[in-house]
Amino acid sequence: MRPDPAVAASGLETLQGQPCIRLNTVHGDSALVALHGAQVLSWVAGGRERLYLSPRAVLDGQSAIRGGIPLCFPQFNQRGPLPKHGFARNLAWLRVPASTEGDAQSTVCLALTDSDATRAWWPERFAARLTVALGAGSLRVQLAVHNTGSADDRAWSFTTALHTYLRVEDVERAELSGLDGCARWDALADAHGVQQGPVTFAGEYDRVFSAPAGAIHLHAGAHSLQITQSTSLSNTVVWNPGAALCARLADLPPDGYRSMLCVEAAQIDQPVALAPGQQWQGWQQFNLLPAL
Ligand code: TA6
Repeated sequence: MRPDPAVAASGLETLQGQPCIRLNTVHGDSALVALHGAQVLSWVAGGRERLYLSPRAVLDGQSAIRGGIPLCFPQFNQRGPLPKHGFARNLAWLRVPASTEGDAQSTVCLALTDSDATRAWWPERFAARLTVALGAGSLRVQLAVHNTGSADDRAWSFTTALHTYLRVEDVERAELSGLDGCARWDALADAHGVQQGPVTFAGEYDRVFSAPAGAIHLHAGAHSLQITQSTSLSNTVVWNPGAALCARLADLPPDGYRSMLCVEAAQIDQPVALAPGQQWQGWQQFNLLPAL
């Protein structure tokens, strides 16, 4: 029987002074979503925290928050003239009504539309919605983008990523399967290749893959997960800073890299072009796997 969404209470709370929405399920799973950046900061499922939020993350209502699920929009990394990873993660989003769909027990929807602040970086008219849906042992994050310009405005394009920081016990013992045979670009060596076998980690790692048709599995003991993404997000990015870069990032503790692995659903290689009135959407979903 489907639980009554009204029973699975969702409410407003704060984390280090930042307004957040709490989602709960009747099974004891929960998620915490900051209005700043529409960023998921916590997902507890099966009695464990599944996301990595740095203990040194800066929650000041301006900075990008290190950890959880930052949204890169309308630019991924430095592939364009905007600030790194765009501006969406640096702005406050507004809560708007959400409909509960599919297996979700608790859902929140946040919206960002163009403003003087966004037009100072990017002149385009847009509306973005980020929907976080919590189910029993599952989390889905969906981004929808709408070109709200009028008919005589021009089309514009964007790149994006759901830059998820997954929690692992020790990244050097974690393994990602499902990317075998996928084209990849190594951002560190600026080299193209094809993935052979599972991905493992022994130092800094930063690669953009063609997204696989099937699911990716994170094998990390009790932190194992199945990861899927919409076909509208045609890249998967895997990032871990390793010890040396981690030591240079002020908002990560020196050993923070060991406890995190970014597996990102992204649209990078082919920017999404939207004419006035057009819309696009893409999602990433996580499901618990039994511990190995
Ligand atoms: O998605 C991987 C990446 O683009 C890396 O190159 C690395 O810079 C990472 O994102 C984190 O970026 P940030 O601006 O949040 O420090």
